[in-house]
Amino acid sequence: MRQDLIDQAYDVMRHNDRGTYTVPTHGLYPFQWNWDSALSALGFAHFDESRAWTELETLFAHQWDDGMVPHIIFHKEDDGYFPGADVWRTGRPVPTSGITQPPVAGFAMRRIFDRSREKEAVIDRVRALLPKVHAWHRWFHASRDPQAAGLVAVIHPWETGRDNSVDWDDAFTRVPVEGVEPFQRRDTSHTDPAHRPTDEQYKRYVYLLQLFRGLGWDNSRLHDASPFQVVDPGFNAILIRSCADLAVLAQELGETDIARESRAFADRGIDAMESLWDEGLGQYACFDRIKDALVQSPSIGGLLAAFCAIPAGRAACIARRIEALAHSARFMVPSHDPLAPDYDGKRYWRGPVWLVVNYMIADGLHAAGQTEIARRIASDSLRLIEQSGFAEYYDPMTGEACGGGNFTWTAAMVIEFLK
Ligand code: 9YW
Repeated sequence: MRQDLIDQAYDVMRHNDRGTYTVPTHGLYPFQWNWDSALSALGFAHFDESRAWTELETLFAHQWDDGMVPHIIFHKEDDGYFPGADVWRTGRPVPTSGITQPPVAGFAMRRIFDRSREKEAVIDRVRALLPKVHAWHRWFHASRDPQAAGLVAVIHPWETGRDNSVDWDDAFTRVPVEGVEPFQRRDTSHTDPAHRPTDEQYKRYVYLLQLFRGLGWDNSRLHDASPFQVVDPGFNAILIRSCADLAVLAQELGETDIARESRAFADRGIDAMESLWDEGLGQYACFDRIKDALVQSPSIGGLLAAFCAIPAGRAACIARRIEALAHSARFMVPSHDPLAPDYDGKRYWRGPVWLVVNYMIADGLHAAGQTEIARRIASDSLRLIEQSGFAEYYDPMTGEACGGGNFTWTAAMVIEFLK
């Protein structure tokens, strides 16, 4: 065990701890982000389990009445981030954004509870969280899968957590920029603009936000109204995994109705994932609902599919894809194939390596028996930390730190990889 790295990781997490929630990093992201919190809770659980549950409780305290859990909670005013609460205008008592993020909380809950050394002390807290997480999963199926296909769509790239992935480029051509109110970005004053999305992409992000705001954030209307409806295999794998894990946890706690429904969501999702398999790419791909076609984009979204229980043959194909990627990059796993034309090794989700995604892919491949490649992903992740510290993301060729520094979820993943 590398105690020095674990100690540094704890320091990063403590530094970003705001008592009942953590910020992803000081300055660039001064609020609570949804999937950051759930993944960071895994890190907290290693040194303060109660604090881990608090992180999840705070997140779910801001769940909407319809079940959605927002992607940002603006606990305190801070004009260092755009778009802030004044742009979202969701009308919540504590302001939140109006879209969601990858639902990884169900997975985190089960993992933390499985490892708990104080189950009796936390069981009431777990019991209270369980129906809330389940309500969020139900909300996804009701609001984002109107045709009951078994998979859910995202209606904004920010929902996927992979904001400027090449996966969205084609669908984004159908998102107009006319009528976008003037705005000033803040991200580029905290970090290198060459590592961030472009101004053109920001206009389209804001267009979608304005469209949804104009519909009163009414989730019964947003999916069909959005010119951007994409089924992301990585996002769905996270939802499926969380449903499957919630089913196990609910069963253990005697909540059989939640267990049954969660298991059914997961089973249906696994079956439907097969529709996203792209034989040409040798991996899963996004599906564009408006265009009614798979998106030909070899991104990490299709590899993250391994986080849920896909068939063993598919997991083996993903392992082979990553082995092939290792011929063109030094550090696994690049967020976009370095041999593809739109790869950009420093620009956010268009090439860089992200430890959170590495963690989830490695976890899924390990469970599928692909242990060698899972180990390679874990060791590459730690090499990046040793070389470049706890960054937001890394150039897969040079290992250079990109984006923000002292990153909470990066630190949490280091603790997970090492413990
Ligand atoms: C933004 C906080 C978030 C992550 C996302 C990542 C980035 C925020 O940072 O989005 O304004 O661009 O893309 O996945 O949750 O770490």
